[in-house]
Amino acid sequence: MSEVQTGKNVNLEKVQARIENHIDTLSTFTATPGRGTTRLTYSQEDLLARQYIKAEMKKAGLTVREDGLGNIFGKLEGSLKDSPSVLIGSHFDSVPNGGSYDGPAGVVAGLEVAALFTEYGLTPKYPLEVIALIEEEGSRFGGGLMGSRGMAGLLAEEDFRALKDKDGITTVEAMEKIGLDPFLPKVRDPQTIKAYLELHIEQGPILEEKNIPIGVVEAIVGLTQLELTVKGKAGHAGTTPMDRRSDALVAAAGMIAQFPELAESEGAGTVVTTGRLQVYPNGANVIPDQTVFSVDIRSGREEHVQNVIQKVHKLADSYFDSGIEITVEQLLYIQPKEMNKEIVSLLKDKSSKLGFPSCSMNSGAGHDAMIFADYTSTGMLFIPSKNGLSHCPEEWSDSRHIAEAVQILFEAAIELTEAE
Ligand code: HGY
Ligand code: MN
Ligand code: MN
Repeated sequence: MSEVQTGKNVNLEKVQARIENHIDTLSTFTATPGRGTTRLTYSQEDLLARQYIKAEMKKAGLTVREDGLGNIFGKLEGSLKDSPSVLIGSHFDSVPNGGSYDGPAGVVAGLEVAALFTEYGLTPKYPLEVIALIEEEGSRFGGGLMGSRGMAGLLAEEDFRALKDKDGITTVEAMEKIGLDPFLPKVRDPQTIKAYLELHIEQGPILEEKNIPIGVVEAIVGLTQLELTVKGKAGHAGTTPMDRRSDALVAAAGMIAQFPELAESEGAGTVVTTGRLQVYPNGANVIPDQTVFSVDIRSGREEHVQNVIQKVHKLADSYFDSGIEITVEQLLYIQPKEMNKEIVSLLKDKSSKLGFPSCSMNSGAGHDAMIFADYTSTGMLFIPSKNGLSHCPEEWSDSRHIAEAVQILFEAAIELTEAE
């Protein structure tokens, strides 16, 4: 394969081989080997991935630290003292039985950009920082985007400490179990960040269908996560007549069954999903007295998200007189976010100069970039997802596309850090 002539003639094949090794290694840190990636925050699998990422940061000549949330930073000091950094990275936690690329593709891209800086002996004026963020998925402690929200000061200390996983283990207990220090600073002054760049897999079918290797993200949909708790009355499955039941699971199922129609009627690409449902006491011959389920709402326009939230509340209230009580908790509410226009055009410009076809697109998935967008100049690149699949073991992306995205980020980072 010829070396693509650019500002720096990067050997893409060498980068691609290193990327494959990073992705393959990280994918072994899973609680469900053979059934996708399950890497929950502050788990043993997190610890193994964390140790690997930190070791690779050190190999790339970076100074490594972790903050009070467990986010990992690898810094290449700049020549301009105490100046703001250009951050490149993504998250390294996963959904249950997820894929190998959602998150790690972006962390690995950051590692590779730093490795190229070192390889070409580049000294940035503004520091370059590779970042690996925790709990973007919210799979262990709920909500999501925890690493970036914590950095941005959107997660109060007492709320952070109150978070528990499904076994009642708190964030602090889980952190200390893998040797992290929850007392380190969490909030990062936005003045210390010049820009945030993130490579992510598209997690949808558009780039593959268009046969375009690079997507330049212009906006990210608004994202809301609700948690509904349905309280009914436990009872014997055999002796309780049907007309004397307050069945918490039937009530939940009745609500959930209405969500597809509710999303359709809202239109504008609005989507509503229940991905998590817990039934108590979860016995086959016991009428459930409590269910807890998630409602994930997304739309490109905020008013549609607001409408759906109202409709869910109305639905919940409609069960009141049947001995069922439903409470709605809002775990996360993030408005649709625009990426920084200068960064968008910089990424487009570098893609075309490198000869990589690209197209503009919006993201239907949520990302840490949504949080950084309010705090610094933020941009995202997408690469194609095979068959548009993600959040499942079949998730796959071409390491060649990751390498091309690395080259774009490398050129963009040289410009943003004013490296020489
Ligand atoms: O849910 C999302 O959109 C992202 O994968 N956390
Ligand atoms: Mn992700
Ligand atoms: Mn994800």
